[in-house]
Amino acid sequence: MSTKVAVVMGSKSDWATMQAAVEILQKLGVEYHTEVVSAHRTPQKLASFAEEAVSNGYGVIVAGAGGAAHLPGMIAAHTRLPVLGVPVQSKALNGMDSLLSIVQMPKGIAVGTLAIGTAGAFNAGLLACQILALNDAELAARIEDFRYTQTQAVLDNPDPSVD
Ligand code: RP5
Repeated sequence: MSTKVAVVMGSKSDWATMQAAVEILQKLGVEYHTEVVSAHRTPQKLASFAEEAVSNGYGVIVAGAGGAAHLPGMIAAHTRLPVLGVPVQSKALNGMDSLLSIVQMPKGIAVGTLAIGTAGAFNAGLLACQILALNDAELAARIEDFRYTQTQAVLDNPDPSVD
C-alpha cells in the first residue's frame, strides 16, 4: 500500500478552502483521501478515523476547520502521525478564532499550523508532500521541479504591470 495523505475537514462548507490542499497533492502525484470528520458533530468518527489512520496507510493528516476548530488537535490526540492544521476563514471572526484554536496546542500534542484560508490549505498539502518526500526520491524530484518552475515564472516576468 502506498503512503497517502488524508485531507479531512469539519464540514462540507470547508471544501472551498480545503480543495487547495488537494490541488497540490494532485499536481505532485500524491495519493489522497478526502472526508468530512467533525470534532463536534461526529466525535466518535473522529476518534476511530484517527486511531485507524496508521493502519489505513496514511503518512500525514491535513485537517481543516473553522471557528472553535478542535479537529486538528483532537485528531493529533489520537494518532502519532503528523497533523497539519488549516484554519478556515470563519464568517464571524475572519479566521482568527480558527487560527488561535488550532495553533495554541498544549505541550505534548503537536499540530503544525498553517496560514488562514486557501494559502494555508495549499501549503499544508505541499508540506505533507515534503514530509513524504523524505522517504520518496521520485516525489522529492517532483517537488524540486515544482519549485524551479515557480521560481522561473517569477524571474521570467518581473514587470509588475504585465500579467
Ligand atoms: C466547523 O464549523 C467547520 O470546520 C466549519 O468551518 C464551521 C462551520 O460549519 P458549518 O456550520 O458550515 O457546517 O466545525
